[in-house]
Parts: sequence; C-alpha cells; structure tokens
Amino acid sequence: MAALAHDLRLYLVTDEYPDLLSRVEKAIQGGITCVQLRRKKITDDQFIEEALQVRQLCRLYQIPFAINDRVEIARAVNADWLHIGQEDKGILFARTIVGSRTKIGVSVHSVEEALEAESSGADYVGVGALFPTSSKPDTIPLPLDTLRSIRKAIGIPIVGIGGITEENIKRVPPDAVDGFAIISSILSAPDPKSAAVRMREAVETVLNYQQI
Ligand code: TZP
Ligand code: MG
Repeated sequence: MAALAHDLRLYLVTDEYPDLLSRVEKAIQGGITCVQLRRKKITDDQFIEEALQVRQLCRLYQIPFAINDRVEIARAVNADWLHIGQEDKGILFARTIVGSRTKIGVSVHSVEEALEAESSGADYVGVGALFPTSSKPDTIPLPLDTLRSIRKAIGIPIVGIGGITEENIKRVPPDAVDGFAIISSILSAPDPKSAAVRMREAVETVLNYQQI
C-alpha cells in the first residue's frame, strides 16, 4: 500500500492533445509519478501503437504505466495498472483478463461504489470530479464531504481527480487522498515540464501537510 500510494501522488492522465508523446515525456521530466493512457477517440490499433510508445517512456523513466478502459490491451501490452469506470465491464471481469500482477483502479463517486470496488479487489480508487472540469464535461463535481466519507469507509489508496489546479488543490481536505490525477493543468500548459514541476510542489505541500 505504501509503495502504491507513493506512485499515485501525481498521476498524469492523457486526453486528445497534439504531440502527446512529447508532452508526456516533458511531464515525466517535471516529476509526475505515473501515467495513464486514456484516449477515447482512437481505434484499438491506434491505441496499441500509442500504448507501446508511452510504455517505453514509462519504463525508461521507471514510473508505472496505466491503461484506461481497454482491458484486453492492458494485458496485451503488460501494463502495470488498469483503470476502469463504473460504465466499463466490472472489476471481476477485468481481473480475470489481466491477472493478479496488474493493479486495478476504479472510478467511484459515492461511498457505496467505493465499498463495492474495495470488496471486489480494487487496488485503489479515483474519486471525482473534485472541481468543475472541461476535460470531462458530463461529470458533476462531488461535495468534498463525500470524499471525506469515502476516506473513512475504505482502506485502499484514493486519488482525487477533476479540475485540479495549483490554486484549488489546497482546498482538498487534509488526509482525504493519497494523490491527485490531472489532465489539463499539465497537458494544456505551454511547457508541461514546468507545469508538472509546479504541480508536484503543490501536491507535496498538501500531502506533507497531512502528515504533520
Ligand atoms: N474523471 C473525472 S474528472 C476527469 C476524469 C477523467 C477529467 C480530469 O481532467 P482535468 O483536466 O484534470 O480536470
Ligand atoms: Mg472508463
């Protein structure tokens, strides 16, 4: 748990951005602690090609590599982690495909979903959206109290996601999360490396504050 929680601290999630690979590499150089390949609009063949490239980068810089949604591809490319949502096939199916060595994360929005994910064998959960975000316009921000309640209800690590910026990250309740998952605050920055450096500092400030 401690090692996983450490790897979850600054979790880069991808989206449709030009020059994605180079942005991801700069973000890694700036201090993100893991990468999730999340591409909703490309075919499986295109996804596999990109997955192999991102995997190579992650191996080079020795950080975990996660795949969003596409369970069979996660297994085929030997991803370190698989991340699934409530709308995807369930965790039991996913576990059957990827086996026990791949860690599985599940997006949850309530205590009930968090308890269900934990009892089904999830290794961590993503909770959000914490703040409004244009990266996933259909998502509704959760009350921060829900995040607190999820923290009390489960023992596996929690990653906060959704609209997180250097400014609003300070509003996340102390002790409620182990890490922060971010798309746009890093990938849409003119310089993803310096954005990641600043975001890593902000993340460490929040997470270290929790331990005092
Ligand atoms: N799930 C909940 S919010 C979100 C996802 C994938 C989008 C996060 O992106 P951003 O740009 O960091 O708000
Ligand atoms: Mg999904």
